[in-house]
Amino acid sequence: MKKSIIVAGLAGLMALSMAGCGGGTSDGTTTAGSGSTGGSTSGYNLVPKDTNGDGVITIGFAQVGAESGWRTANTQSYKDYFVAANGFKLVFADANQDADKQKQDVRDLIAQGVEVIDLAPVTDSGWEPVLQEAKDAGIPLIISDRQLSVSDDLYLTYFGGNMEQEGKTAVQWLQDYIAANKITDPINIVHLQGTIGSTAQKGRTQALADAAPGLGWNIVFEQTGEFTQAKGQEVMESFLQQGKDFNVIYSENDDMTYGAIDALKAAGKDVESIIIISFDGNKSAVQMVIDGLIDVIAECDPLLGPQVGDLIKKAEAGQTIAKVTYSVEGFIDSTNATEKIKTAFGS
Ligand code: GYE
Repeated sequence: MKKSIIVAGLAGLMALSMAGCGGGTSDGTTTAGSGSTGGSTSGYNLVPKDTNGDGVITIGFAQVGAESGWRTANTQSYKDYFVAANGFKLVFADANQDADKQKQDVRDLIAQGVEVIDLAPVTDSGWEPVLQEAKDAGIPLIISDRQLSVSDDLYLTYFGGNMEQEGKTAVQWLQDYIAANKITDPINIVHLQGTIGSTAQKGRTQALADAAPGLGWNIVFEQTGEFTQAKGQEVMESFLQQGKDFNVIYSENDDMTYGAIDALKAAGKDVESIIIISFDGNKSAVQMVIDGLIDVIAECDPLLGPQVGDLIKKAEAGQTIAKVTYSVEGFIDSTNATEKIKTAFGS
């Protein structure tokens, strides 16, 4: 039973994940909880303000959709934090995972004259004109959750996960697991991808794509499950029908992992014999680590509302804030799941 197998390299992994957690870096990035606000908002001088004098800052939140447990927790953290008692009013726009609709959502927020925009982009392309329009309208814009590679002078700050680092954490965990358990079988990976073109998918995919060839790992199947449970199940079912060998599932979020596990169970597979790697860290997924169904989760923090609010308040007060701030994230496996479940988000 695989859960009794040693999970090795933990110390090394801890060191690796800690290296990504805490302290400013020379490129103007920092990590939450470090207390550091190094870096600068180079070339961008808009700051959030109560421009209409109604006593609150109106924040327009262009949200991705409602595709996952992570997303539900993320939305809730904004709704809970951005209230009058904290000096804010929230205008919420749901893109329903539609990248084109989301561009219109941001344009609508600009037209409504919100005082700051928070954009969690569905996908990463075609944003420059929209960001420029916000800037021209004098509305500061924050990117959260999914980073964009756009010019620094188009946004105030980015706050959210470091998706490629999350992928690297997962890859390193698998490498250590294989070594510790002296696994000599070929490593055949089923790769369930998130929404294609989202930076969450791109970063997590990149880490696996970079590592697999050099480590001799085969990716036997790769398809998007669009970050949803239903699609994760459907895609896993279609793979299982091909009857190919596999011993690892690398699933880019917990919801697709739930779907994949349902498909495995329905096909009569021994779920515990498969190494299952997931991302996020919903409470139910952490319980599945405890139960021996999921082997590791690369964490991703959805509770961004208060942390974004803190950055807005600092910027409003004239403090320099980092151009990029990454959430603190590590991993959850059998060594720490009983501890981690106590503070896990969602249900
Ligand atoms: O991992 C997934 C969600 O962008 C980090 O989007 C987010 C991802 C998260 O649908 O569950």
